[in-house]
Amino acid sequence: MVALDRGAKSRTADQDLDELSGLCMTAGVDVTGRITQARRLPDVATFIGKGKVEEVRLLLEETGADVAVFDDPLSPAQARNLEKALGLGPGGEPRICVLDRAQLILDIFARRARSLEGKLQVELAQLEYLLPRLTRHWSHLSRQRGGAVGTRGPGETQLEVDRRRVRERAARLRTRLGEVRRTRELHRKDRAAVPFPTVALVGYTNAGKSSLMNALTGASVVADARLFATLDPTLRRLELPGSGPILLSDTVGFIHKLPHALVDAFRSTLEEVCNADLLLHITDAADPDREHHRRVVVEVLGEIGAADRPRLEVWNKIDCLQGDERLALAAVARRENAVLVSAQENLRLAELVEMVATALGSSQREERFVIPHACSELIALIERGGAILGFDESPQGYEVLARIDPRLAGRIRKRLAEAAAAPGVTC
Ligand SMILES: Nc1nc2c(ncn2[C@@H]2O[C@H](COP(=O)(O)OP(=O)(O)OP(=O)(O)O)[C@@H](O)[C@H]2O)c(=O)[nH]1
Ligand SMILES: [Mg+2]
Repeated sequence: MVALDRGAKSRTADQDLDELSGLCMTAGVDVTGRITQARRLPDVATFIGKGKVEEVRLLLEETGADVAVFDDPLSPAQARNLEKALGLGPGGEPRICVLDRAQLILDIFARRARSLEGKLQVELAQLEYLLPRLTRHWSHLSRQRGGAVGTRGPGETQLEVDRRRVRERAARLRTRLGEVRRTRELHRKDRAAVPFPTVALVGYTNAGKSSLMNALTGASVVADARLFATLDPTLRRLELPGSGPILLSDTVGFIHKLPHALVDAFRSTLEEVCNADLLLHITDAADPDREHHRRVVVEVLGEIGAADRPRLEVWNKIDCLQGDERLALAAVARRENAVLVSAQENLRLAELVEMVATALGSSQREERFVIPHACSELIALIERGGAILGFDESPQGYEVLARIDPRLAGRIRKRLAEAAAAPGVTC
């Protein structure tokens, strides 16, 4: 693993490499050594200086490693030059696989993707990342092609054929993704028809989002110490005492230097986040890098257009903190309006649920309805989407006082108006 030490006060190269090592582990790559170089800007040709390249080559030789992972994005030329400098085989093929952080993350995503949409998104992101990096040496494509004879267009070089194939595949993937997304959009509209408030869990990867989802709803989403355990969004219903049900959504975690191709690819999956009535920002309170992680999450939320969503700060894993640390953190949490919880030990989850109810409650309103007897099923709708505060019967029908979402109230009024305009028709 190789990283630059840019002399930043807020973050050291070692911290970057610790995280990169977690990514390597998740991707199934054993880490055999780390190298850092103190320089503010990367070398244009080889990212690190010539002497360092030699140091990397020797370390690879010494440890018998065959992969060199760089913590920053490498330009296609840098990757090529590095492969050349780190050693070519007898046929001129690179002996060392040179990867950057983005490729490693893409690889993890590719292995983790389960849903059709997730798989399509990741493959598209990989192709977009690959396109400018296609060179004559891109041998796995040639292998996949299974004999290139007859596949080349007039006057096209092999490289042009490869690029064309990648572009064609990317276009097919985009079409297919469009279809899958339209279906999901329909599901989302169905859900919006019964407008329960939605609450989305967001946070750095490994902060404990899925664990919290499981603890709150009894769901069985995979929670794992490996990074990016969750890729596909999951929705679960959660009953908030006194204010009705909500939909809780869990989705992909964020990370420092998340590849742009992936942010774009996951933008539509992250719609749950952009449309949520409330975001629960989960942070691992016991992580020494906590503040940096929080900043990264806020940045990514800005990139996907969710910066304006109301947010509740939730600091998880307080079971990992000693008495004094916990007290000190509690003081900071009070100042920042954060709630301290432990998903694993079920600590202070009731308080969290109460805070969610209060935060959402500010968007709910008390509404009074007179519901004709013929429309009594609307009462069940009110009950499902909110809390009934008062109930009475009069000759006009049922008189209901409820605390509900204004969107649901609007929908019920519309149904009542339709019924009044067409007597005899039930709601
Ligand atoms: N000690 C402790 N560990 C926790 C707690 N919550 C989660 N964990 C552990 O933290 C690791 C990550 O948990 P997940 O719930 O998978 O985290 P996530 O945020 O969903 O992660 P990604 O899906 O990878 O983004 C797992 O090993 C959990 O067992 C907690 O309150 N205390
Ligand atoms: Mg998860």
